[in-house]
Amino acid sequence: MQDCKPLFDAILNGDAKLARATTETALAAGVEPLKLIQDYMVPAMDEVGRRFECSEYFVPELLLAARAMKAALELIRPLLVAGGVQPAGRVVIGTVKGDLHDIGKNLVSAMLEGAGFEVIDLGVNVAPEQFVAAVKINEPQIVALSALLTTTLAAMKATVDALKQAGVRERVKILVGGAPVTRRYAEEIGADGYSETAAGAPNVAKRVLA
Ligand code: B12
Repeated sequence: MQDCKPLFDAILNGDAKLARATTETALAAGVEPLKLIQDYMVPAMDEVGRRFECSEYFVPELLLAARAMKAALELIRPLLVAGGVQPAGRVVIGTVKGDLHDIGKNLVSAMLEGAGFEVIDLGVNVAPEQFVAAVKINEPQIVALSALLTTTLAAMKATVDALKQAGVRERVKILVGGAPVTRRYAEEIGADGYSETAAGAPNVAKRVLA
């Protein structure tokens, strides 16, 4: 049984090179990509957050940990992507305006791609009007919004409202997620689906399209 704790430690310590190397070793030893994400990478970021909360870590440590997480995810992402299947649908995804957090969003993108969705990623700090434009141009079935700050939850609502105002709300299903987002908030702002985890996103996406 491969010991993947070094991957957890590498992310926690913000060592991108080691995070890549330990991911490569684990994958070569046959460890499931999803297991690496759920059992080591996400818990490492949770611990980073805990240390930030009690002032053991500061923003530079967060940035290093995020970089290490991304380095590992780069190797895993292609393995999650389903090949040669009919797309399950097209998704436009982004982190809402004012918010620069993208690790959760990137995981959701990877999971959706893995489930056969075509994903158009608008990145971070995406203004409501950019989502509206992307819907008009790309004609997705789903718009997925991520927010990690309580202060940017309002931008999530503003995005839903902007889609309504532009007359494109009824063309798409809206999925929302991110640590401060709750099922109740999702309902309040009129979203169609919510998942607490990235792993749950494909099922919710399929359900809202059914
Ligand atoms: C890494 C990090 C950063 C990095 C981000 C780097 C990056 N490229 O993403 C940097 C250093 C940039 C950063 C900056 C800041 N951060 Co920060 N950050 C974090 C940290 C430690 C981890 C976030 C993370 O990646 N988690 C791991 C991922 C996998 O989890 P996740 O994002 O929640 O996503 C999961 C689910 O929520 C879900 N999901 C996410 N999105 C979506 C979308 C959909 C559609 C669905 C279905 C599901 C879904 O799927 C994911 C996997 O299951 C958190 C603490 C924490 N424990 O979360 C603080 C945290 C989010 N940050 C915080 C703060 C305060 C800030 C700053 C204001 C700090 C500062 N003083 O400058 C700035 C704000 C910058 C900005 N404008 O956005 C606070 C937010 C407090 C609040 N309630 O508002 C937190 C909670 C830390 C804390 N406890 O105080 N941060």
